[in-house]
Amino acid sequence: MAGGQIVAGALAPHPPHLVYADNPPQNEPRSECGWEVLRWGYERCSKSILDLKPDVLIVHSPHWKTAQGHHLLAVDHFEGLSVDPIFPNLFRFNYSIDVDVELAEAIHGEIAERGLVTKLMRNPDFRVDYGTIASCHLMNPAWDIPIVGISSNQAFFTHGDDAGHEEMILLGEATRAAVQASGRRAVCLASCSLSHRHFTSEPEIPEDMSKEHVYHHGQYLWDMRMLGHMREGHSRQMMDELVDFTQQATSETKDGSLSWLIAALDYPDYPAEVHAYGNVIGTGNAVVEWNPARVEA
Ligand code: 2X7
Ligand code: FE2
Repeated sequence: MAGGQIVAGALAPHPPHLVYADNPPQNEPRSECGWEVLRWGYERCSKSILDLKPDVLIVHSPHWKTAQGHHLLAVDHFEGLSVDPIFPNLFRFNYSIDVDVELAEAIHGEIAERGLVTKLMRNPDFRVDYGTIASCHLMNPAWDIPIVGISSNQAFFTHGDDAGHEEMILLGEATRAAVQASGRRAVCLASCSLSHRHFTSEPEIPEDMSKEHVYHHGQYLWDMRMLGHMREGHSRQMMDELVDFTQQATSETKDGSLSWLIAALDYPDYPAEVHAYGNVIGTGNAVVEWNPARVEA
């Protein structure tokens, strides 16, 4: 089958706080409210993405960390309880996830062809990480579209930021090639925050929004610079600056999700839609959509 396409991509951050604040039935803790700008931005992005009727969501998560190579979920169905190790008070999520194993295998093949280490996760009892779950849930709360989950290989940490960035570009190219050969209409989700300096103590009421704010003006300015490039369709300039941004904004992009996404989308030169920007325990988070159909409309 040929003629597949990545029909859209999104920066889809995973703070568990956003799931907690939404009170879905799958999550055990209950909240009063919180982080509305980000949650309502996610709702707008989700509607636009789901209108495209994708066959599959492909998500790259900073919280599935693999020391050796790029791993892919490759069991038809995963079920279990995923608990955030830092915020077990906010995220205890009962998940039920369908996986597009055929596409996972195809991406695995393309990664190997590029000389990178890769492995299929075949353990049916594997506990899926909260980054994968939070981004997929916020983008598609009905969970009625299969996913492919990709781990974050620690190349930035072990080989340096430039080498890590280059490796994630290869991973993005591999993903695009596999989707094109598969005939699928795919959406790629980079599950990461932007600037990532965060508070060290939690307010007594986690959703007390009088306590939420930018942590550091310099990091906020970096976030605005990157969002400016996205809004202007300057993704090549953004990629050129991504390693500096990662270092100076102590960004979660160090896990590679954004480098992967932009390469998978083949460096879009049309404007991205920034649906929301906001802070979660001080970190900078943006919900951003790259959707060529939206630009043409
Ligand atoms: O994993 C996260 C994150 N990336 C940002 C904010 C808050 C919590 O968890
Ligand atoms: Fe995170």
